[in-house]
Amino acid sequence: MNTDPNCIFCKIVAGQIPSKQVYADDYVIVFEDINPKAAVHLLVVPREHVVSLADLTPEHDVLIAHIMRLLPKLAQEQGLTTGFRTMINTGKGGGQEVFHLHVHLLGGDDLRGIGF
Ligand code: DGP
Repeated sequence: MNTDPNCIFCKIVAGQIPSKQVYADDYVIVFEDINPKAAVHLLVVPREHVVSLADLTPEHDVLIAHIMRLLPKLAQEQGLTTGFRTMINTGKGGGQEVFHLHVHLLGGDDLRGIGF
């Protein structure tokens, strides 16, 4: 599995940097964003180092399907009964700050009309 020793999310995956982890399986770990934008703000992070959405290959198809199916389950576990927001920032111009693919899962507040 591809990892980058200089990547902060790889270090969190490896347990070298602490995080408030809420879920983990063979494909991903999920932890609280350090700078939450909503009452619930989780990051779904593949264990494998993939730089961004733009770097996915067909080899990642199972991983991506897994993440998409996991997101509503996490939202349910977090009690986000009225809905939730998912977000992927891609590249500098897309607002990506950590260059290890991750999906933001936000909710717990009414996000109607709120842009990030
Ligand atoms: P993005 O802009 O999509 O790359 O979002 C990166 C997010 O990662 C941002 O909301 C803050 C969060 N983040 C950055 N460093 C850390 C960290 O060390 N721990 C945690 N829990 N979150 C982090």
